[in-house]
Amino acid sequence: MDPRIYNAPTKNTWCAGCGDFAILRALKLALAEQVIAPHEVLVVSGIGCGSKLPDYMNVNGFMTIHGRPLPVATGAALANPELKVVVVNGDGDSYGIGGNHFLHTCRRNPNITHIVENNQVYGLTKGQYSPTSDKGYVTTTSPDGSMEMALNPLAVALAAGSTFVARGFAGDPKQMAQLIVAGMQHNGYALIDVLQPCVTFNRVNTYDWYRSRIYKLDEMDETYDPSSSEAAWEKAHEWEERIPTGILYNREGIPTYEDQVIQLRDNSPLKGTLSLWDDPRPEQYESLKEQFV
Ligand SMILES: Cc1ncc(C[n+]2csc(CCOP(=O)(O)OP(=O)(O)O)c2C)c(N)n1
Ligand SMILES: [Mg+2]
Repeated sequence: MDPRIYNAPTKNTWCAGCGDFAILRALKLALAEQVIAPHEVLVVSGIGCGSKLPDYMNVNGFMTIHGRPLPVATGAALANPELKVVVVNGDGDSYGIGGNHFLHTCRRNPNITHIVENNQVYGLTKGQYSPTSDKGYVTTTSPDGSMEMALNPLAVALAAGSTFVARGFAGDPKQMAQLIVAGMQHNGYALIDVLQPCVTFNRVNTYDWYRSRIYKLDEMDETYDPSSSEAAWEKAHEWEERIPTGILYNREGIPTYEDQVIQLRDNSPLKGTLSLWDDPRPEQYESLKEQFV
């Protein structure tokens, strides 16, 4: 499929050189490769520079409030299990204000692909430190350097029960597209944390900073086994000098949240008779309650 089918006419307001352009491109490439029509996909975001992404795509989009895209996406996946549900949001949105939802989505395992635009900073609000900012990182809200140790999202995801954990880099949209395809093919929650340089507010973690440190797991070690949680745990802790990209962990065969909701087994809400709007009688509510509650 031609990825241009996902192009939207909206004027893009990201800064020139922003890593979010590569994430947008990678997502379009990944959808095109899987021949997914625009109406078959829902992209859910929060608030932030990166969260503007659904506006720039010709797909179903839902910009939620700050930190809340995961629960909204879980609801959409439950309501229509046939929909391909992708969440795209920033590090602040995912791991800061949305940190609680992140933890519980990992252990719930809904069929959602979660792409985090991790620029290690709050971009939209002009560069305050975020949960993934390295210790000592200087911003207007951390003038003497951040005093907090950085959150390690990959290790947190593994510890919370995530069944797919990967890392991409905004300087490599082709590898990122492959990671998105793998995440979407995975049955369950897939986290893809993307190292995404913010060219305006993060002058430390630049394209060059990442390029001099990252390596591709599968190229470096052909024997790397992503089904091993021990191997993934070890790789998730590599940072500073060497940073692995690729699929750190992929465990299939764990039931998704949707698989376990008995009301959904042979009765998708989408296919049910929701004639409530045409015929709002009390019996209609009762029948819905019987089916789904
Ligand atoms: C409830 C709430 N709190 C705070 C804000 C202000 N706010 C908007 S975006 C943002 C952080 C954005 O950072 P991130 O999620 O990393 O996205 P980026 O802009 O870096 O892509 C904040 C704090 C808000 N919109 N809503
Ligand atoms: Mg950010």
